[in-house]
Amino acid sequence: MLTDEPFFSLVDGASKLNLNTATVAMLQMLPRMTPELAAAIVDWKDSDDNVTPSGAESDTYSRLRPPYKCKNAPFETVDELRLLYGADMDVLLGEDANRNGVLDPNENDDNRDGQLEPGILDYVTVYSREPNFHSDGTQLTNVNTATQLDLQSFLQDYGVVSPATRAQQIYSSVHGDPPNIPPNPCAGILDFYLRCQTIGMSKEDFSKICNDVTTTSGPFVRGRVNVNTATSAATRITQPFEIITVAPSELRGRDGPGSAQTAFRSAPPRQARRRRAGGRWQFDSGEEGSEA
Ligand SMILES: [Ca+2]
Ligand SMILES: [Ca+2]
Ligand SMILES: [Ca+2]
Ligand SMILES: [Ca+2]
Repeated sequence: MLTDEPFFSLVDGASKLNLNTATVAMLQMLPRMTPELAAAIVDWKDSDDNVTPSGAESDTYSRLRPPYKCKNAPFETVDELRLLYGADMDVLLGEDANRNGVLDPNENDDNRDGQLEPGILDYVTVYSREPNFHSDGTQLTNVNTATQLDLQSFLQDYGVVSPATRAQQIYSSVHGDPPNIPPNPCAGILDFYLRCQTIGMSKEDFSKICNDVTTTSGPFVRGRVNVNTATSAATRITQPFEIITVAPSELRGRDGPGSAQTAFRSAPPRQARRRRAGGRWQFDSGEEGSEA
């Protein structure tokens, strides 16, 4: 919905890209993002002092006046972006210099379309996360750590066709065949899905298990983007990467004034609807997010 009048509403935190989990490639797909800032974001949060190509570590920041150090730790707020090398107001704020969600008469309509194009502050978060367990507190099945026998009984319980064969194939894919084929843990659910596809598991079978598996330990999965609430820009970013969730993980507008304003573009992206309609991701809405 587009309007000239400011209004406030809740915005799904998982509709945004999480600065602490995003890669350079993902960041570079944000509107107005420069290769230098995308690399500087990764260097800001990574613990090392190795400069990502085009990026910036403490060497760069120590030459500024006044000098300061690269954080080398996760972002605690999106406003830390203002400290980053290469972060100018044009990139951060876009056409919305005062961050009120409206294209005001004194603001530049850079592309002269009469619409507001916000900067990257509107597309990013540091908070998105979802529970890595069932609503009753029980564990999901971690496909990276489960034994072959555990996998087999899991697949059997969920009615997957040929559970023994599938368990053996998944186990081999994750654990390799040392010493010749090294272990190769699944990087995320999308990676796991692609492997299941490769071994010939049907979409129907995958849909039976997808809400009950994980690829990480720890209580939360961070940084997934909700394709049902993401803006069209964020959905473009999700395409080639591991960012799939469906239910809102955290309905909180904690990313500053821009959060409430993203409601100006809150219509579900056409792409996300197609993806669901096509049945590629058979996630049931409300499962994990209701636990947040
Ligand atoms: Ca680095
Ligand atoms: Ca660093
Ligand atoms: Ca404005
Ligand atoms: Ca515009």
